[in-house]
Amino acid sequence: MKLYVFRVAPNPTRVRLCIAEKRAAGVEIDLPEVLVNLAKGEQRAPEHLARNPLGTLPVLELDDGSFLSESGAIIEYLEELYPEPSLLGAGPLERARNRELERLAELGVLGPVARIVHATKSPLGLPPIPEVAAASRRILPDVLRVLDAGLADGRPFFGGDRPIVADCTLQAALQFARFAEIDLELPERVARWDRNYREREVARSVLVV
Ligand SMILES: N[C@@H](CCC(=O)N[C@@H](CS)C(=O)NCC(=O)O)C(=O)O
Repeated sequence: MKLYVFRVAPNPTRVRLCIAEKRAAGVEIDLPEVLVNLAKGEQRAPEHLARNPLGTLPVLELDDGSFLSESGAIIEYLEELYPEPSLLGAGPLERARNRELERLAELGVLGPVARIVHATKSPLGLPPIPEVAAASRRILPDVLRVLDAGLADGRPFFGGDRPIVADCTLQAALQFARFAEIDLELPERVARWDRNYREREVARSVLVV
């Protein structure tokens, strides 16, 4: 297998953080990365469109030569290939709660952050759309408050003592905001989680900013 990525881009980054978390826990994952330079428009080259007609990253190339796109699908596939230690937790309810957090982090933070960045100072050169940025900004405070409440018992990660997919997704989103120098006004516990998460060697091995 091979993983097509671009550093800093949030969807590839959340997959890369999940893989790094597994590796840090001792799981051997043989998955070389191939860079597709989004800043140079390489995602629109015919060879990448053959991997993913939507021209986005990440893409996982399977050993039979077929391709899997969508970061969530790739994370779940790798989670099933390498189930231990789980990045979703144990038991139906814990896994459901952790998926709930992951969906909040993806749809409520990563999506809006990506839209704010691309609607204000797009690294892909997209035109500014102030109303899209403003609408996305309005979504963030409520979701961040809910995520902040999830850390109220002092747990170091959203799933408890170990990182889960939600940690990886949220950090990928926050990195993209840092990269674009967008202040998200993080609530206190999320801000502390952010600092602690980033200090870890495993995070430093993936994050650029
Ligand atoms: N829903 C997709 C979104 C993929 C996506 O939009 N990826 C961005 C990078 S974070 C991309 O490749 N953008 C390039 C472009 O739109 O030209 C996923 O979860 O993988």
